[in-house]
Amino acid sequence: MPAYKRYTVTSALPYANGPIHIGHLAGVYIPADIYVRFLRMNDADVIFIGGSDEHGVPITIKAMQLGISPQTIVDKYHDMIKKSFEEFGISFDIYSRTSNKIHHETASAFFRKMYDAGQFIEKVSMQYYDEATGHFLADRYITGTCPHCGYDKAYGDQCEKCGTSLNATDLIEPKSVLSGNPPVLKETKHWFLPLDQYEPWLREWILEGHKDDWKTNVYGQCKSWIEQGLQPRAVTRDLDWGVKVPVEGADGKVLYVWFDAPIGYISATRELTPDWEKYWKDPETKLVHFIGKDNIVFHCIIFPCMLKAEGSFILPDNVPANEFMNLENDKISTSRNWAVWLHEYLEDFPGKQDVLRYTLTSNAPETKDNDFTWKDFQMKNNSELVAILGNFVNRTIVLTEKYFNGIVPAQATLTDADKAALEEMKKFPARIAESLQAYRFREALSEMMNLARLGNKYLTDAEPWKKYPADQERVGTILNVSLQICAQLSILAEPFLPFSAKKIRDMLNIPAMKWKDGDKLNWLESGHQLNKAVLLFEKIEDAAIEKQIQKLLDAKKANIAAAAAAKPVKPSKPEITYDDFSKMDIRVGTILEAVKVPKADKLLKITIDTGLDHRTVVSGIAQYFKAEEIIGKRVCFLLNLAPRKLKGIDSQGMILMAENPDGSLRFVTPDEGCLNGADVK
Ligand code: B3M
Ligand code: ZN
Repeated sequence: MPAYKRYTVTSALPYANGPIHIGHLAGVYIPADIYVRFLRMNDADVIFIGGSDEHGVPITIKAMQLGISPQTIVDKYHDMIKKSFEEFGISFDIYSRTSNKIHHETASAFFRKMYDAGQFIEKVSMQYYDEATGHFLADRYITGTCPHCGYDKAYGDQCEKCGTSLNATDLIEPKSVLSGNPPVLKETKHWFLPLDQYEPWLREWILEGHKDDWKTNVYGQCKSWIEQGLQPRAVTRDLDWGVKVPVEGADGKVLYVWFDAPIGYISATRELTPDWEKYWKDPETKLVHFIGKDNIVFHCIIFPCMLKAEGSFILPDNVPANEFMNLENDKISTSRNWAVWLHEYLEDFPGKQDVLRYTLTSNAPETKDNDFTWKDFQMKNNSELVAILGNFVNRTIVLTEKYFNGIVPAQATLTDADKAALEEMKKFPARIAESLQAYRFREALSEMMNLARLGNKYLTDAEPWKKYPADQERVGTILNVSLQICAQLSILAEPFLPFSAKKIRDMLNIPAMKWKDGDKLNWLESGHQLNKAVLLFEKIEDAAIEKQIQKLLDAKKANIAAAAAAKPVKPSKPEITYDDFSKMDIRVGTILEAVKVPKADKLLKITIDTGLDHRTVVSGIAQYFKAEEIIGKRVCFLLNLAPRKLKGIDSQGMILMAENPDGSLRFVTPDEGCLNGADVK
């Protein structure tokens, strides 16, 4: 380590049209930062590139919605995003932006070189056009149904549900985002990258060349795209926001955002150093792109084809894309405000960047989508960071303060337990390095915590507090060994928890160290003066977690209200008499059991404690609720509905549900004081 002469590590350039949230951190920026910090600790020549993606339709749409200029939008969010990254310790060497002059020049020259070499197909074709507003509709200006998965909110360039990359003309029932009207087709000239011509090369480079070293999710997506057959893809657009197409007769046209954005990595490197070429052109440089799964096709297929066509650049060695992080069982969504925004997190949990870094890494969506929940966040803080890592470091330093005035005591004769702890400790750097080099960050983090566990157990078993003051020499040895483990932790925690690693170093009064320093057994000489102990982590109380959960519930309510406002509430039914109503025997009950009815998508078989008996009801709510979620739920139900058979099961009664104007169903939950069998009237 390191086997390469140098490393160029990039992380996806977020669109500067909104703040960033935990999904961004978990999927892309934390793993990239861990990797880079690790490389730096190994004295690797590495640059870590980030920046804002400031072109493209997401920005112009937002600007249009707010009635301000795209530049105003990107200025605001670029600064905000950059600040969030700094606050969370994402240690970019440069955080640039694609509206910079150097980027326009770089992207323009890149296009021009390919154009001059005849690598584009110039084609006049029919594109969707909104007659009401006078715009060509590409990418996110147009939505419709995905021809692959049937999702009805697919964009003109990509379906976010199944991930397929689309052309606007593939959409079923397309609609203009600008006017809501169905678009018409109109002639326009564009330049296409003939991806189909690169297919044999892509097969060789990816399908054969990276079969074993690319992650299965990444390799699998590439394989399915290549096997579906690649089509020429337009790399220019009829828009006025972006990098102008540097060709005669291309007025009113800009480069497609996915053509210019990845070139942003190169522009940022040029901005960073005059010596930029070695990071992009020397085959001994390892290029790694950290991205989310929705960006795989662009980084594994389209950008590499561009790099290859241009001719002077290296190709990515790896693209360790992650899957998505969900939030409390629901997809993170900016438009629905279903997210934990980084700037808001820091307002509520000041100084707790590492707690979030820890939670997001230990639960990183490396092989499948994962879920962030506030309860899990609290548990990871209280039972892992506080109870294991914090507890061990704190006890060690406080005891050294108490018994030895904060001066590292000498190691006397080592017992077998001391030797075993030190020997075991020595194995961690190599073990963690192996995981990190294979992009297995969760595993690496859990190994780091295993060292803290080892220290904690060692100290607990050794019980120095029972030996003081009778056997000070032994107490000194135990604390010496524990302090060596603390020093090792300050090294190994640095990539994951940089703020806490620094706190440990400050307490130990030692400088930042290299990874290889972890091979030493005795870092701290006896007689070395420590600094005062500070708490590494503190307990997070229930109230703080409930506040966050409430925030999400409020967002959900606001969404329901917004959806309801968008859809009219149903008008009243015809009048009835009290006698009509009183025929219905509505009761309060509790769901005791619930299971899915086999071969029926919508049905759950539910057992209810009615206060009178336990009875079975078949309910058509399986699309809205999972069986296991509703067990224990209090409900209102119609007791005297004539029984009927559904899928061969006798259903005796009906659970009352409220249907929102948007069609979603919710339970009508009785007040806590209601007993089973209570009569609703
Ligand atoms: N801005 C998409 C995204 O934020 C895009 C990434 C560009 S990476 C060159 O998901
Ligand atoms: Zn789809």
